[in-house]
Amino acid sequence: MAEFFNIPKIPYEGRNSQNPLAFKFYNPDEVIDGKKMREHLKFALSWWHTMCGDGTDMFGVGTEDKRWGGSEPMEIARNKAYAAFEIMDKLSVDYYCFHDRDIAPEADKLKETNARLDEISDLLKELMDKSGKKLLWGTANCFNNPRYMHGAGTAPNADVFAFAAAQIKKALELTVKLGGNGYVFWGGREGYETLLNTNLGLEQDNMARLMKMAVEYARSIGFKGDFYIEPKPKEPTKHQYDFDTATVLGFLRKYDLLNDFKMNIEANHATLAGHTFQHELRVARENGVFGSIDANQGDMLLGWDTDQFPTNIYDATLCMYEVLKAGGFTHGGLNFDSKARRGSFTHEDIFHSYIAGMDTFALGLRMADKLIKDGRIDKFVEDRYSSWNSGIGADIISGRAKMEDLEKYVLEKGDVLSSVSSGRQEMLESVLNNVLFSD
Ligand code: XLS
Ligand code: NI
Ligand code: NI
Repeated sequence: MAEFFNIPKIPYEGRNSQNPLAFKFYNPDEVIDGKKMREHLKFALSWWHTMCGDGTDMFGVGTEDKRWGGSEPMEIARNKAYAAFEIMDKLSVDYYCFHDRDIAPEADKLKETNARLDEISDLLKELMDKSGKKLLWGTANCFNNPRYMHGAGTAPNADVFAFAAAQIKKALELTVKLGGNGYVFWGGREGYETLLNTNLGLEQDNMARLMKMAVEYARSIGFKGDFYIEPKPKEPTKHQYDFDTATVLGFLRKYDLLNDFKMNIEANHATLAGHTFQHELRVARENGVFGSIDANQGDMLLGWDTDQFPTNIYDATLCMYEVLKAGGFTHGGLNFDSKARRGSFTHEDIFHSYIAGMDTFALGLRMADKLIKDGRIDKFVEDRYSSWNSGIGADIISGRAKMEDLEKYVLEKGDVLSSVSSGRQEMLESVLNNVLFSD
């Protein structure tokens, strides 16, 4: 197969390099805290943005040719696969993710669509065997086709629900065939525009029914990995059901799905929900549902999912801090659900974008490791809660202290203001800067 990119394999040249086609921070086989960087980070290429997205937006047509030299749809699909493996090889990206419709175009009839998926997944398998690249997760695109205009699992119409189930069944088979250890539910159009036409209760019950069916079927064909829900508060619908991690947790608990599901946290979705990226990761970690990450960043001034390649070192550091504190990824990884700006329209820009994103997270990992080893922030938090380790605090935690005991305790004390200490936010922010910028 001829090469698609006249670009060499991207080397690691270290932080002082000025070569735009070199990593400054990502050194895949370098060991940090007992593990190789590539194993800590588990970078994944997103098929949809990287191989398919051509820059089309609401105001204009595509700016980048993503036909990869092909002329008919299946030839383009095959070429996408070859080009993707060249990108992964040259960038030392070990994983990829896809929606069913990214890898093979939908045909008029489901049977033909599935035959196309069989053909392309055979090719993917062959390329994976040759290269050692892996599938991080698979998913089904149940939002593009007009049949899903009112939702898929939450559609008001049972035929549409049935179609979505059939599509997800096939996507699960593909995921298992390609050895994927994750399956994502991002609720594309699972939400509503107005409650005037919506049975919210039935729609959510049905979504849970679809998820239970998916778990049952996937386990029956040997899927051992994790299911993920990817929270997002809005877009495309005005109100997406999977608003944020806390909302999804309530859903998983209500429908008894916690054994099989974890979160796929996307940075830009967190900020759309009015949270920081770290907040979403922390809520997931503290509730035992930290799973995988869609790494991108939004624009502070824009209220939609801009899916930019991440370059914010503070966010990446605090993200990797949560990942390290969670004990690292098990089945999950860091998928770049990110795309180059419409004006960055050349194939070379794909490489610059991934280098920017990967170096940002590689530096974030290095800084998070430094932050944890530095210990000042963790120590501060530990001390801040030390009153829970003994005395009245320990009595509350153990359940020994009742309300009457607490009343007696404070009546004796008179007041407790003298027990309160400063939160030292500004000092801690300086510590963070100190860790980031000292040698
Ligand atoms: C869209 C989502 C989507 C999921 C996969 O906003 O981020 O790309 O990650 O369906
Ligand atoms: Ni995403
Ligand atoms: Ni998104």
